[in-house]
Amino acid sequence: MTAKGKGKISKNDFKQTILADYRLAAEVRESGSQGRRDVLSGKGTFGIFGDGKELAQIALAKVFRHGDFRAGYYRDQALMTALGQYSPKHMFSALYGDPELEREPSSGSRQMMNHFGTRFLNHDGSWKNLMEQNNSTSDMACLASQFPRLVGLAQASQVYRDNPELAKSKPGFTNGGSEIAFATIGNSSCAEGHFWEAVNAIGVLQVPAIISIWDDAYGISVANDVQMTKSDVSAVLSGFQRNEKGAGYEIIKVNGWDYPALIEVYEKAEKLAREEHIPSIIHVVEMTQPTGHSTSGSHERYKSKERMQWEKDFDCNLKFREWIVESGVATKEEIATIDKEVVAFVKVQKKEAWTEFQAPIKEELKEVISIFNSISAQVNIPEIADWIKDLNQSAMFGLFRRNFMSKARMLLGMIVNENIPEKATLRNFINRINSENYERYNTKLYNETATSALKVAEVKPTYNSDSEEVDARIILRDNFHHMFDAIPEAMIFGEDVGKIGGVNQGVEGLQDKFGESRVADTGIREATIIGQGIGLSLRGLKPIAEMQYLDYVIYGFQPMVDDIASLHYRTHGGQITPLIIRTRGHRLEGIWHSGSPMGMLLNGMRGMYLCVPRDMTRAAGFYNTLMQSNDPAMVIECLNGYRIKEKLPTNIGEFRVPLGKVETTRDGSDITLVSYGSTWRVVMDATEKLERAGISCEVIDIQTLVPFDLSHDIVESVKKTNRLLVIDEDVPGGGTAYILQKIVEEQDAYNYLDSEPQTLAAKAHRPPYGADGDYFTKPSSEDVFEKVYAMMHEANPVKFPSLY
Ligand SMILES: Cc1ncc(C[n+]2csc(CCOP(=O)(O)OP(=O)(O)O)c2C)c(N)n1
Repeated sequence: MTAKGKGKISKNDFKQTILADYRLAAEVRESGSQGRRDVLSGKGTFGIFGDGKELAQIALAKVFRHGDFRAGYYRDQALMTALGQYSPKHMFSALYGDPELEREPSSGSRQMMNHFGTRFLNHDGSWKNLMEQNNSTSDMACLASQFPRLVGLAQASQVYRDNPELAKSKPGFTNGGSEIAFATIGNSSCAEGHFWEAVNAIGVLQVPAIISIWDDAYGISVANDVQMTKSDVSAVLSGFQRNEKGAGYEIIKVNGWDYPALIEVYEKAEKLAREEHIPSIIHVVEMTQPTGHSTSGSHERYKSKERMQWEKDFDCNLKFREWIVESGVATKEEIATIDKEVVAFVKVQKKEAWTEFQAPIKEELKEVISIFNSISAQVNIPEIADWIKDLNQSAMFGLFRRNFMSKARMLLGMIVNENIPEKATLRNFINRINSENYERYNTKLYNETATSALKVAEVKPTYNSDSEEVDARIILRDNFHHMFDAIPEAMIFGEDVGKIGGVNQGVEGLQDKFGESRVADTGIREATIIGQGIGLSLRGLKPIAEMQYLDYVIYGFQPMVDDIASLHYRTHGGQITPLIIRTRGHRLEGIWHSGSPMGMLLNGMRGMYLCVPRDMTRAAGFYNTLMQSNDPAMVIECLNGYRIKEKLPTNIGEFRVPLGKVETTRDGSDITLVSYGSTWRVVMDATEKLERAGISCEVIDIQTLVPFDLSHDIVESVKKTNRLLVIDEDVPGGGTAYILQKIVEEQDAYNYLDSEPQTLAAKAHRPPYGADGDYFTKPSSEDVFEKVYAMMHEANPVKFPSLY
């Protein structure tokens, strides 16, 4: 056996290494068992632990080097501890929900316990040197959701190895492309589509991933015979084995209790991945789950007596202990001493975590009780005495801020008419606690540092008298060529993006010029195209992941919603994905090429930006802006806009369209029409006809739905027209409901309206095929005319008599 990168070691070092591994396994086990008791006693609300999986994770950690990346899940407690990023104390802080980052660095307790993640960003939003640390991308509770991003994490090593110049210029992100992406997953989660999609993509790409499957035969209560064909994931995976017929994976099956075999397996997989970029799948079987899935139920309900006994006999820590003694590494007594020390150590760690968690809350309690007492001395509120008693009692077992805040806020309501100075003291206390907890729980959905897209200054497109009118796709194409010249980290990939230059020729010639590693075709696998973008962007590259059509984004939506959109928030600003998702949508032909599901996107994507340019000049401008930032965003090009003529700007590649800035594209005085994307042209067309009917319309193009009109320009228009109509081609109550909420509620337009604010959307069903299918489903110029006319008729029936 060798120690990581050090060659042969002495007998004593060997013994110390083994005993340190044993101690770590025992600590993880013991902290799980003490943590479980804490949940039963109410100190924590939910516990999920790493017991039964310790040994394989310790073996894995031995080949994990600084600069490597982990995409794993909640079972990896031993792995994270062995990597030096976790401890029993961290586990208890997370179990209690301690919101302070210094004690719960994965997420400041925004996540459940044992959902791990390391910090990639400094407080100012700049990147840390990721090659000097062990990197763990932030876990999610959604099973198999770590797999889409695994593809990009592993692919980045290939990109860097294929581009030595680029690699040299990014020392904080790569060490010549030798980094491995390690994934872990439970056996049952392997039944998810994401797993298979990612396994296939990695097999095709041949990138350095090592996938470990922790197989304890169950997924909560459901056994492998229900989860997997032949009850055996590696049997099913065997077609991915590399052989004389082609490249693939090294697939290895190993028992989770067999320490020497595990060490050997990981050493082999590491060598293949690091030196040759050959991926491996390590199916670790005969694992156990000694205390059941989580604290929410007992495994006696679904495991047979025989299985329970087998799990006792084949417990990996027990087998490790037996192996240590039988092979003469240490005596039973030495092991017993370690066991005893571990129990005491974990107790101390637990106590420290609890005390540090409770201390600031108890200080606040003291303060509020003193305010309660002084109010009670002046106003007769008999409940106060009981509250104080209850709160003091809670403080002995475990106190949450909500315990006293609910009382304090109720009390403010009760004394609102009292003229006592303590009312202000109470109000100040409530405001202060609310604002401190806003910082703890409600910030960092978006990046607010200097790397934010909102900090990128506008550069207007410029034209001269020679500027020619071209098919709009040329503007995109020329802009991408310029961008790829200027930004060596820029990459674009998706279905038909490489060889033919995209289905609408927006990246024509790009692959020929910049090569297959930067401009690439992918398989038809939307979730992992998005995941590829996530992984690459976490490793210092600037990917544009293309979804061929907006209607198929739904396949890639899960990683967008769960991973990208929540990442900056859930890591408390510790990680971010500078990823652009490019797609095209709105109206063209038929049910799946005309969609505009903006409500769905808006509801799922808070945490990302959403740009909806009305033409390709603006689309190009958004790409240029976003490329300068660290923020994730989606840009939806108008599917029917590529052949429309637009003037070619003279500063192609240089102009930047700001996010959150609306554009008034027509001045008017009777009504404000708010729209975006493809519908904008329909609206503009209708306004000509409305002008002839004596109605003057102001038209505003929203441009970015998120962020939405940051300077509140729309309400300024409503102040002038006193009427508002929002038009798009989503379902009724979809995107338009969001827009109305922004304008009426957030911008306070309600105060300036003389007519009911209205919306005009498409029908609730999908758009049918053909010109008439479109006409009778999506808002037409006539629909806009009639809607506006009806609003004016209601205001002035004499001037605007009824049309029908
Ligand atoms: C997508 C998704 N579906 C369901 C769940 C609920 N759930 C949490 S853990 C779990 C079982 C997972 O089993 P396995 O993959 O074998 O991992 P283990 O917990 O046994 O290590 C289930 C169904 C979830 N978290 N995510």
